[in-house]
Amino acid sequence: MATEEAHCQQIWLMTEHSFRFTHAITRRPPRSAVHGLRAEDVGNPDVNRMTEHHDAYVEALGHAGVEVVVLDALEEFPDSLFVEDTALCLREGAVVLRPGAPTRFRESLAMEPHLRDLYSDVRVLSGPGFIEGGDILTSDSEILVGKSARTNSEGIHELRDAVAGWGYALREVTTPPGVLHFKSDCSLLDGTTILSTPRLSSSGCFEDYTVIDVAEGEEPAANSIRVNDVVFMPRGFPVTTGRVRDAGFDVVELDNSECQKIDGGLSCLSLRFSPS
Ligand code: CIR
Repeated sequence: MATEEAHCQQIWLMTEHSFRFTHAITRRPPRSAVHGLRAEDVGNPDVNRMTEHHDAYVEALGHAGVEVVVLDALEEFPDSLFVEDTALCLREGAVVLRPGAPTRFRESLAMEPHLRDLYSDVRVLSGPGFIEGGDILTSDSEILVGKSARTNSEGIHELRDAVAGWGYALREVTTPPGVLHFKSDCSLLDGTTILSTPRLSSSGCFEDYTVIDVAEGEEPAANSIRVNDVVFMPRGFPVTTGRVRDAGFDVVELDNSECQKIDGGLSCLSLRFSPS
């Protein structure tokens, strides 16, 4: 890499580390995804369509400049395509989490060796708390963790201990009642801008950020992801997509209808990171 290019990459890794990524890990959807956990039954996902959407997602990550590891499907774990819940990946190292859903607990153990391939420092939470990656939002200045039905105070405390020494402030916040994960309702658009549902932003947890609210009736659009220069948003939420574009972001819309049937958003489908 040319010296100047390397220098620029170094600078953005230092200042925009919450949305500048060199690597991602994804896992292919299993046929068993029809048994995926869900709060409300709106019909089973079509796994063939889900796989097509997943292929497009991986391709979009590649176009955004990310090197993508695509892991084989794990049939014994219907929700294992939602790799985000298994780990927290920071520049300094990765933390293997403890999913609060009993059927998902062992997914994080299956992720551990793949993290060790890419990181020299991998820390494994030993419990007894629970914490899922969908409840963790990392900005340039802090790690926010939403307490939820899947993430408890003990889990948050254990994560705080695990990342102590890496220089992050960690703040415990609350996921709205009835919402699966904190990030079901919000996403980071840049180091200081958050896309959020009004029910979450009205709690005041983003008072140090610029907030763009999702439109009423378009709540699933809150789970979007900033990847390098673009924002991936789920297709079908035109008012919110328009708001994000009007704010100056370059939006890539992706189909996510099948994952949505089992409460999965775009963020859940990858671990994104730049190991230092
Ligand atoms: C679950 O209930 O665990 C899955 N069906 C959906 C997980 C979505 N993950 C995420 O929001 N990070």
